[in-house]
Amino acid sequence: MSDIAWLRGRIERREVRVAFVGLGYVGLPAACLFADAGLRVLGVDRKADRVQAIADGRSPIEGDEPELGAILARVVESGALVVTTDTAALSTCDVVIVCVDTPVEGDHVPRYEALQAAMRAIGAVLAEGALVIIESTVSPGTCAKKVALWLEAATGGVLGERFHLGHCPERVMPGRLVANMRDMPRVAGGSSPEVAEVMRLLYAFVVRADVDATDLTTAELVKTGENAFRDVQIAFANQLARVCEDAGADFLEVRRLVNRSPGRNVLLAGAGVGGHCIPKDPWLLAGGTSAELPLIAAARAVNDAMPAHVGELAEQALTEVGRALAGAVVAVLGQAYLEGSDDDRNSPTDALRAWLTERGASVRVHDPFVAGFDRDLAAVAAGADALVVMVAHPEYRALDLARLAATMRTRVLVDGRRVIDLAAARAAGLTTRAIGLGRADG
Ligand code: SAJ
Repeated sequence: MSDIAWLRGRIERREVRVAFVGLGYVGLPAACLFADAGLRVLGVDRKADRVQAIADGRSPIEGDEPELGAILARVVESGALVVTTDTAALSTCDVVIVCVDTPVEGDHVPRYEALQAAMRAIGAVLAEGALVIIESTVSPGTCAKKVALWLEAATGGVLGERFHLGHCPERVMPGRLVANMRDMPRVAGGSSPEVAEVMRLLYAFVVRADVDATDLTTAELVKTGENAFRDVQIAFANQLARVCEDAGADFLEVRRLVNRSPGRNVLLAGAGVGGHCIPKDPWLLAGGTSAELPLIAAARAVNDAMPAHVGELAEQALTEVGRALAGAVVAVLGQAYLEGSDDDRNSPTDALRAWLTERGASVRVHDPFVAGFDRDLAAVAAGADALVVMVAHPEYRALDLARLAATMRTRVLVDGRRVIDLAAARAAGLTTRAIGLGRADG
């Protein structure tokens, strides 16, 4: 077992040379923050245009990311962060942190091609005794049973002697990339307890919250487990909401009273679950076992069915006002997956749009945060038959309902996030439906 004490010394003396492979929404902010903490950082990405933008002092990450642009310009200007497409430069680094995509496709099987390619490139040039840390989210067992073997094959050496391995799963959130990296607690999984401790020392340069030491597999289980747990929690809220609708009750009131009980925390029912983490990580968790995990699959199915349920509510209300869904014009408010965000990866609105279009409706989508959808809201609503709120953006909490209703052909409103004053909507002449809200008349 090669001693990793040498790395501890270099970290303590701030001489450690850190590399980040993959300069996306995980790797780039991390590289900038480590460089801004005074370390010499090498950034490697295969996309030449991304590398050039960073070398020019510009962030290639879209959307509003507080502090990131200024930090990036500062560390590039000072030379603390150097970026390249050439993986050969990794040979000069003591620590190589890997932040590449680990997508899950339609078959729910994790795809590790990018990760394996990175291991091949890194292993070919990795310095003797260096530490490789995976920040990408992977299924439990991947680091110990796959990544370690890929690196042994590429280096010709053995884990613990030729190189060391860590897993420090990212906890980023678009719109809060820098803040989360500083203030969210992290888990440092090491191929040995000594490696985990060295990781804690390293991440202390950037992370102001706790960094908990553990082993590789536990770290993988923490990340995938925490997001699978959230998915199941949201699915429960969505199921309870369906019961409330049929029972003639209001989910929000039921939730409020349940959550008054100590230790209860029913989350919010809504129009669906999108984003880069929650839809994917439950399948990564499931990838860690050959056992069937019906709860994980069921939660995913429940949450993925919510956009269609919103569509059904719209169809019910349109029918009530004598308008068939086929030929109706539906104005959907919100393209992003989350309020206040411009990120529309796995957006529930995409699923709703498909559901409506398949049934002959014409769909318009508005979103003040997402490029291409930030049109004039009044123009999007004018002549429409139904408004459907899919995202709890601040703008949608303060709609001038009377003004919008006056320009609509038929007047239906469906609230998929429970952010609309439905009494005001009805007073404006709108026929309403809402997730989790039963109807007095059943
Ligand atoms: N959603 C609901 N009901 C809820 C909460 C969320 O329908 O009660 C929906 C949202 O509308 C969105 C999706 O789920 O479409 C995901 O929302 P999210 O709040 O979980 O936001 P994410 O996807 O950015 O989740 C991230 C995760 N953080 C990391 O992976 C580091 C997640 O673990 C965090 O719990 C979450 O942020 C957070 O709490 O902010």
